Amino acid sequence: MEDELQIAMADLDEEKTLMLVEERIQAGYTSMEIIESCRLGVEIVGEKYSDSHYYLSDLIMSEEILKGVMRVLEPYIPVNSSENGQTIVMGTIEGDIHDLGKNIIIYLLRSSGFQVHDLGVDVKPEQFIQAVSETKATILGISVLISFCVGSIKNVVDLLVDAGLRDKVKVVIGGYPVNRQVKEFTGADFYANDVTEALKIYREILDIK
Ligand code: B12
Repeated sequence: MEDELQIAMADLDEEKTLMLVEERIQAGYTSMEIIESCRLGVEIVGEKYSDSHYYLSDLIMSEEILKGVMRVLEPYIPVNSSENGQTIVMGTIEGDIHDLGKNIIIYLLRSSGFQVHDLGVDVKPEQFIQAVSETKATILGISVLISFCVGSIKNVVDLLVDAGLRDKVKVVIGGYPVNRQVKEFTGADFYANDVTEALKIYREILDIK
């Protein structure tokens, strides 16, 4: 089925995208459903960039539109004010500066009562280890959008083993190039490519603990 919002996003039609987001909020769509349509739309932007139909300026435009969508959605995301006692360290891996997906996940996790330490982007493996050790986090979330940066996630997991922290923390990875093979290669525990899957994993980890 054609998704008008996904198409407006892929066409970089800011006005139409924001209008459709408003319409869907009024129609009772959840924030997660709206985010997912937009994410699929920017995936098409990425494909058009790969095919040289779009330029870097178009990637930047998709970033601007997505930020606008999040500004509209934020007031509608339910906030759970009670903390659930779980600390998460999150960051985008070394060499990669993409952070829109990470920031969305962090926003939703904070809204669900998790305490999140955001290390930002281009985070070195050693910084992840230091943060896990200092915060005593039970979950480590790593975002990756650039395929060749995947190897650094394996370095993080190896360093966790060396530091004696591997059995104290669940490693969750997410982002465009992530799949089962990447999870296995890096030694992570879970992976997610969209917001619904990501939140399902975090709740599953909560139930295990
Ligand atoms: C917007 C964008 C940019 C923006 C980023 C803005 C920002 N602040 O993040 C800008 C313009 C800066 C940019 C720059 C570049 N980009 Co870019 N970019 C994109 C684009 C179009 C969308 C990414 C995005 O924001 N998606 C929307 C969010 C909501 O989705 P998401 O990130 O996937 O996150 C969701 C899930 O994956 C998951 N998730 C994400 N992280 C995590 C973490 C955890 C723990 C969990 C559980 C879940 C999770 O949940 C999120 C919510 O649903 C993608 C295309 C694509 N297919 O992804 C290319 C893309 C990622 N970029 C690409 C490239 C090549 C670049 C540049 C190298 C371009 C250049 N020549 O300079 C630079 C990168 C520089 C660097 N060193 O990092 C390529 C990467 C190719 C590859 N396979 O390696 C892509 C795939 C485009 C393409 N098809 O060629 N980019």
